[in-house]
Amino acid sequence: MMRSADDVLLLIDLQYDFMPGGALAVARGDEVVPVANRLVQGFSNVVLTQDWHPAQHVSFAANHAGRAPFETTALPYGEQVLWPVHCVQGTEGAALHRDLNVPHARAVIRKGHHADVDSYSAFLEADRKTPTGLAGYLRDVGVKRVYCCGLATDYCVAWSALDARAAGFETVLIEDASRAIDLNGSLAAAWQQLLDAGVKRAQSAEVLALSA
Ligand code: VGL
Ligand code: ZN
Repeated sequence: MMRSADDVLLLIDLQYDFMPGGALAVARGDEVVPVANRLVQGFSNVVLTQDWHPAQHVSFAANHAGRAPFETTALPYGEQVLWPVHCVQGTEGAALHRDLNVPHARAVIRKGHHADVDSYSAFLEADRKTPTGLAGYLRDVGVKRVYCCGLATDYCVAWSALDARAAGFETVLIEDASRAIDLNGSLAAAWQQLLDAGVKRAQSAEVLALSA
């Protein structure tokens, strides 16, 4: 049975650069692909995201003389982690995992395309002002509840879930359909913020049982 049209499954950044061997590899990131393939079968509304940066993107350490990946820098909108070059528009690393089986996905949101602003969130860029259009799209099609999962739990999935909640959607993060980068305690900090904001934590088996 399908879940109601009130529900959307948001699959975040299931791209090669976040998979083992990728430019910004998330440990065991590939394990979420088969879980996602099971989850999508229960949802008529599925939206995918792709991290989608120009080569000169401000989040790349290589674009800051003398700086190394995983250091931070101060930008006009706040502190920015400097990442290895990843998910450059049109490259293999930016492509979705080929084993992802979701032909019925309705929309793909590409984020991080402004050279001077990062966007972990699928809803709002890191300046916290520029919308991607996803909240409007979801409201227009009647969505009330957002299920988030993918890569990485503590960055793009967490920020997306927090913004989904802030936009007024009931929000659930599917823990075992996500994997974390966990930089300097970022995973524990993210869960604290998520639970404080009212985002629910679920496992894929519970979500699947409800759509069975
Ligand atoms: C992500 C860091 C930089 C993510 C994207 O998908 O979690 N993390 N860009
Ligand atoms: Zn990125």
